[in-house]
Amino acid sequence: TPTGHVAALDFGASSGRVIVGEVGRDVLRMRQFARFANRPVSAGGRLHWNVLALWQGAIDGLAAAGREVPDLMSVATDTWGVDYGLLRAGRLLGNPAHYRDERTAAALAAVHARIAPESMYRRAGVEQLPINTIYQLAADGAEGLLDAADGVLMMPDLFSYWLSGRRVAERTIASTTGLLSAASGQWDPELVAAAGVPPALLPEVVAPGTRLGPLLPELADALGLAHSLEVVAVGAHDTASAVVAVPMPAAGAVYVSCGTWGLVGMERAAPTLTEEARLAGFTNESGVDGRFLLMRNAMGLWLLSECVREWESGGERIDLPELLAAASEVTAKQPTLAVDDPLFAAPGDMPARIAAWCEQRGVPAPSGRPETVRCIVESLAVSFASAARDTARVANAPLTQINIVGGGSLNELLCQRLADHAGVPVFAGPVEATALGNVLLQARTMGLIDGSLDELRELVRRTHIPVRYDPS
Ligand code: ADP
Ligand code: LRH
Repeated sequence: TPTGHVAALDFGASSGRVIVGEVGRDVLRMRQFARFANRPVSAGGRLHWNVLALWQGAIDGLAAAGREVPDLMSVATDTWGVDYGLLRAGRLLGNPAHYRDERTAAALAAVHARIAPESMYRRAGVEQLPINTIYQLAADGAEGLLDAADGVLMMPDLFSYWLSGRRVAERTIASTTGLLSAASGQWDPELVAAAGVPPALLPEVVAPGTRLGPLLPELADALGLAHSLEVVAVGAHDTASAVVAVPMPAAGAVYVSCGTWGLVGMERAAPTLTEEARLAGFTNESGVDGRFLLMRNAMGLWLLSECVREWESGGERIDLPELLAAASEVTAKQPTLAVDDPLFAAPGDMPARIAAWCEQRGVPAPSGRPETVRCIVESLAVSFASAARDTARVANAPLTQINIVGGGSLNELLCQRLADHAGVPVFAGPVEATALGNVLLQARTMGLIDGSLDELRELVRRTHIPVRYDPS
């Protein structure tokens, strides 16, 4: 069968990668051209993304891909949620802030004084986390930053703009802002007003699967590309793209998209905007093909990666698979952390924070590194299992299996303990679900393949067979 090639620029909170997918009716193959760390930078008392380093890593990877894959057709970007850049006259005004910067505390109260949380939820269906764009923009407004701007672009839309020159708001990433109406899929004027955002700052919303136009000619030249590529908007929110490539049955399953975060939920035909869903900590973000992702934004491997970062701060290198193997051998019972405690949200000395959390509750803290890792993995498994049960309850659907994708699907201890705690089989993989979802939607948009989400997932299941873990 004929195949074609498309390039995914996939930026997670811990790393970015450039992956070329070869796609045909029975073919789905991936090749990585670049992988670079995504290291936030603190300056002037604010935590930022290093947006230019990310861009450089992506276009270097794209140039390498273009050299080796001469028939590359298109490129699309996905990133983590909620963050954005402010623009004026087409220029980025400042370095985008990181959602873990703690500047939004006062903004939460200010927004809620203008519109009640219950009412916000009925409109947007989004869980009210302090990281949400609506609060970040309100905080920027309070500092006068919005007065200087004539546009806001979410991170993947910013990269698409730099690729194509087109300024749009792709719908799945726009849904992470808390400013989008769940009913209409358009900016909600009342929410926009409550955030204090001039409506003219917000670009037109486009659906995932929109062709944005050719790569800017000067960029194509600079990258040494022999021919131009089409720039496509896919599910620009990494979670939306990951869900596209979850090899779950057509009847549905609970997915866990597990990287820095653990997104635990189910794909639904309509949003669930009830008080029950709100109080149970569920969000309804937009998915691809008009679906809604009813899910909990839970703590993920951030706890582990921050511990590793701390242990490596003296120059030592940690081998993660080795450390996880040692954690599997730990027999002493470890404390179960409330992983979503705000104490764990900000960067910095995570082992000390875990010890402090235990001390506050009068439970013995993990004694060494393998014990700490065991404690984290067990706590995440407990949290994901309970989120899976809650999802099934709120969705009024049975919990029959869990599909885990992302970096966490490589963590055998986590997968096994999740199966044990949830009491249902866990199917692990693919690890690069986000890039696969990006590639699949691009391939469909460019006419390389066609089919519903179920058919795309069937292709993933055949080409990337998941590993099964049964409850023991
Ligand atoms: P994000 O998209 O948020 O950047 P990823 O999906 O790339 O996150 O997942 C990164 C995480 O995957 C790491 O923090 C690590 O815990 C886990 N991981 C990566 N490789 C392995 C491995 N070989 N074994 C176990 N876990 C791994
Ligand atoms: C995961 C994720 C998640 C949230 C968070 C900010 O990478 O996209 O769905 O939006 O980042």
